[in-house]
Amino acid sequence: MKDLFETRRRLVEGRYEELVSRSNTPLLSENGIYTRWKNPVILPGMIPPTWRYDYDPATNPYFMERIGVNATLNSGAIKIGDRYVLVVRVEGADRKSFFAVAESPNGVDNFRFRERPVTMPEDSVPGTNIYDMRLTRHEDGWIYGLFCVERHDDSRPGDLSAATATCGIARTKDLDTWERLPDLKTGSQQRNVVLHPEFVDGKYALYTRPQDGFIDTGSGGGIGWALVDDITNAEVKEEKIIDPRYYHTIKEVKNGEGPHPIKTPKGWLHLAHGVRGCASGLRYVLYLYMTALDEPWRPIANPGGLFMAPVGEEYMGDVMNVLFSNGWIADEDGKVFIYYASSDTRMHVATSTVDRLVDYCLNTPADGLTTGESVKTINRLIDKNLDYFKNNK
Ligand code: M1P
Repeated sequence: MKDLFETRRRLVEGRYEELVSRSNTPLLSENGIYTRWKNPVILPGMIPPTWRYDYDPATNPYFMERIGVNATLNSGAIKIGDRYVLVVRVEGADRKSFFAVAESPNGVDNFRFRERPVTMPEDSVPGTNIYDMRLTRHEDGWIYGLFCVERHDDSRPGDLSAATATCGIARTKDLDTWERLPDLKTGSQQRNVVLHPEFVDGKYALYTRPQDGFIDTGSGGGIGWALVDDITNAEVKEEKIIDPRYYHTIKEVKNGEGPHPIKTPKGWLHLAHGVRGCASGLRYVLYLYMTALDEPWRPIANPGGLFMAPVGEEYMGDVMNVLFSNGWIADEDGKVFIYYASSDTRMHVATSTVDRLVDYCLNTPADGLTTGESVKTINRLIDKNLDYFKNNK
């Protein structure tokens, strides 16, 4: 029995070490806008074995897994010193999500989790499930984590699937110890709420996503904007939609802000997800947009269509046909690390630069909203190219 225990222990630890220490390689970028990297950066197998296995041969003679991990997905991202840090949503086999911090020296591989997952203090009304943290290093000196808190909807006692989504707020200096602030007060349910990194008119500014129900956004028209006087007792009194949903677009059913926008000389650069329905269910893709530097709520660029959609193995997983991002890091030299989850199962990275992403936003034609307009847009490009060829023989 001791032999079996040792053999399995070595096997499990060997596989874990292989995953956390393998190097990653960039793939060919056909569109020139961003580069995908070959290996996922976080997988369930990278959760430390001490979180999953009982190491005592007396109580676990077969060295079997005691606590399973189902998925490692939607991660917040931040640079701390020279470390690329993700606050990963880890979903256990029991369907409960929690946060865990993983760090890499280069942003593309060798991510290792800290010794323990995050113990997040509860709000006055405890949540059932928490997930999808957006990290913001705010100019007030704190690092904030805003995340979704799910609770059973007790106004529908007979319905076991009835739930509510609320924005949880916590702050930290080190990602280990968190101060929980009261949940955001709003007139509707909320998911995908993101804190803007700067004060606006002396107030905290939020990107919101009002929704009628836990899944359906209903009358919630898209990504909203709201100012909040006091983050320690945050309440949305007024909210306006700055990036609306639209019929027959990639964001027909719903959309949501990704991580907080990156400040660039030409405006705030935003990453978001858009959702549409199709025969195989909901399809989640990523898109970009920009807002004005002095008025972060005012759109200045809306490149049409999707920026990234699932490819290859990204299509498959717990919830198929989903790309979701709530974390990116812009280095001082302009390099951007886009961390995205595929099909609610694993984390990947794609790299680009601020210049390329801004160029993409400012020069990709907007969605004309009809087939006729799309064809006109293509013809305008063909005309431009033919003129160019004629004048540059
Ligand atoms: O399953 C896809 C995603 O569904 C939800 O996204 P949204 O808030 O836009 O409805 C979230 O539950 C998200 O975590 C999940 O990845």
